[in-house]
Amino acid sequence: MHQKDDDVQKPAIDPPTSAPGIPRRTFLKGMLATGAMTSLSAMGVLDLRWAEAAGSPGERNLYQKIIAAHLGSGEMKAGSEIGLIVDSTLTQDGLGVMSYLQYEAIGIPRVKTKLSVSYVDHQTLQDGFENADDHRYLDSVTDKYGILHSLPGNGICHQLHLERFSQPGWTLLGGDSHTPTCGAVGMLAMGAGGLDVAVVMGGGQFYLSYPKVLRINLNNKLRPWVSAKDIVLEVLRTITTKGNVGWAIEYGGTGLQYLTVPERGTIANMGAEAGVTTSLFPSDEVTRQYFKAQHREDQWSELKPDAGAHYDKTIDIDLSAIEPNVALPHSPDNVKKVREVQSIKVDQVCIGSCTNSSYYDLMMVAGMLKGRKVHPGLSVAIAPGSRQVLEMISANGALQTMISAGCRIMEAACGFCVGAGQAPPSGGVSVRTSNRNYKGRSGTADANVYLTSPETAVATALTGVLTDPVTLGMVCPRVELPASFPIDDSMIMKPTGKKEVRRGPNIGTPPSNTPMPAELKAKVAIKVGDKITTDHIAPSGTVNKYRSNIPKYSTFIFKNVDEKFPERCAAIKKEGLASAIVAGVSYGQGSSREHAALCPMYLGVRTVIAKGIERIHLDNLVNFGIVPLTFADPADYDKIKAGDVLEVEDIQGVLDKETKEVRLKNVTQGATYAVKCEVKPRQRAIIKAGGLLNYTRQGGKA
Ligand code: MIC
Ligand code: SF4
Repeated sequence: MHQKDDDVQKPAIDPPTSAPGIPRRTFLKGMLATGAMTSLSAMGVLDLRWAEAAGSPGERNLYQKIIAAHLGSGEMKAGSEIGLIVDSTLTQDGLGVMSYLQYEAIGIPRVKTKLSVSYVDHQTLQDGFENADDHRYLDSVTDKYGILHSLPGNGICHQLHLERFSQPGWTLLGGDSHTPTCGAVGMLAMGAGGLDVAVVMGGGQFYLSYPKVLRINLNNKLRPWVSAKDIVLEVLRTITTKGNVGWAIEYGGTGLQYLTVPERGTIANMGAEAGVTTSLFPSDEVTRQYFKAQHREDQWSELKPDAGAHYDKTIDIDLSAIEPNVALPHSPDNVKKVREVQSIKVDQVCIGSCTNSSYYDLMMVAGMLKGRKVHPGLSVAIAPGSRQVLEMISANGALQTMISAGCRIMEAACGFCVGAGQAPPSGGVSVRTSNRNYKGRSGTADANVYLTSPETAVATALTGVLTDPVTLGMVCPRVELPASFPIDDSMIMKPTGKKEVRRGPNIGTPPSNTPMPAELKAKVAIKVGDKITTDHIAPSGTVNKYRSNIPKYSTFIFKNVDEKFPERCAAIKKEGLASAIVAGVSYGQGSSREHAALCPMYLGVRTVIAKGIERIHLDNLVNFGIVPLTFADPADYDKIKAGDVLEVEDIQGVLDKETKEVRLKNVTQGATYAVKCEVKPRQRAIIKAGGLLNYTRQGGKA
């Protein structure tokens, strides 16, 4: 772990392997034996007294406080690259296998974070040996390297991490874009590609641009039938899914006192759709109550911004004016009021995902369904977020209410949200409480997915058409969080260091790139439009089981956009050229799946030229040695055609000299365009080395 090298007072952050005086093994054991992480509080990892030293007194926002306490390198100035000391990590099976394979390739005997947790939640269907082999690999590799491992059926990573491991003031890096969910309790939680997580587990810092901070004041109180999902859809309507790279959201306002931690989780979760670095709530009395109910009150600490905190921009939202919202196909920011679009006939309703699967959400669902039946012919699926939630609703009768109403009960996992089951019928309409409605993500290419709150989803389930719950004429159920949640961590495996790492035949070795050649000459293998998501590039659904097998998974790249893409890349390779991708705005939105960079790299892609590239995806491109370029004049996008040969002359010089403006030659058309290579000096060295794995192996040198 690198330490801060300037002369500012050092944060009181312990060596990351254990609590002071407690060997790591004992610490982890104690943590699980008590059913709560009681020993974590003894660690005193966050010393806010030190953080008080950063920024002007009385003017610090939450980001300034937490980042100051974790600053490994760099300057706390918007846009400049900082290295963050990361307290904890999480992975899920979809990206975790590759992440741990990369960790093994780095070769560090034991993770250096204070806490690392692996979850199995994305591919739990086990249709074929591949998923089960991945799960067995994860169980064994985490045992060896000192990582906690949550078994399939225990729940969705973000819901579980919020319940059991979230910690105000800590930093968390997760191999999943919805990691910011833990921002609900004042944790600086960010999503990244699996390779970044691997490097952090090995003791490296996490590098990011110091964000500009958008303060969103949630004022007043929501009306009945309106809930957290409607708030975050309102936020998405306002700030959209484009142009938010480099920003982070901090929530405040008079309405926070009425929002429970799970509701805050819903809001923090969907900041990912806006493309912001993360979202943060203060840790207040509401948070304390939640920690108390999770039997972790000793891990709670208050965290609030200073009264005169400075923000780069402020937006006020009047909660009392919000109505039930819906995101129409095929983007989470395509938001309308439900009453403006109602009466669409619906084939399926799916309730769950890391956005809306908490005890609070499902008790609302049960309250609305009590004594009623879902509309005939409609398929209604409910997936609880965690085993804790499932146990509670089964103990209090809510589950029975759902079953009697005609709902289908799914495992506590991602399931339908990641296209693992519940694909709608051809051309069908699905109303879902999840966070993404990108075309094809549901598993049915021509389905239309609408995103709503649980309240709107149940109103729809009862009527068979998209329905504003306000119009039901029902009394809105009142849901209180329990004073105590039942705690049972028996499905979280403690590392013993004794298991042998087991790999199945579907698990390959992570491919790495070759160093950047002297000349970058690449043929345009595909030209795509605006807002291409990582789901478009590396599709989910049934093919997810090949995530550990890069040669196989690479055959599905751009499957739903242009299925000839892999073939074309192979032909370009035969010509002795690299491949290029040309794209519009917000290229690489959505998931943090590094496969959207790793597989194109495997196919021979060496550069992406776009009008704009999203943060996590840009980092992933760099991590796999692909040069991200953006058009200086977006009009040049129109001039390039698929099949054109492009050339960046003296790419080595460009990377060495930190030239921002680069000349891109269109060899086919005899034209030249100005493009920008907006990456940080460290990232240039990574690209030269042919990716982060090579760079790390070479001790941080190009
Ligand atoms: C998603 O919601 O898109 C996923 C599936 O959770 C991804 C991770 C993955 O692709 O494995 C994410 O959000 O990062
Ligand atoms: Fe799982 Fe869906 Fe959440 Fe991604 S968005 S972590 S797939 S529940």
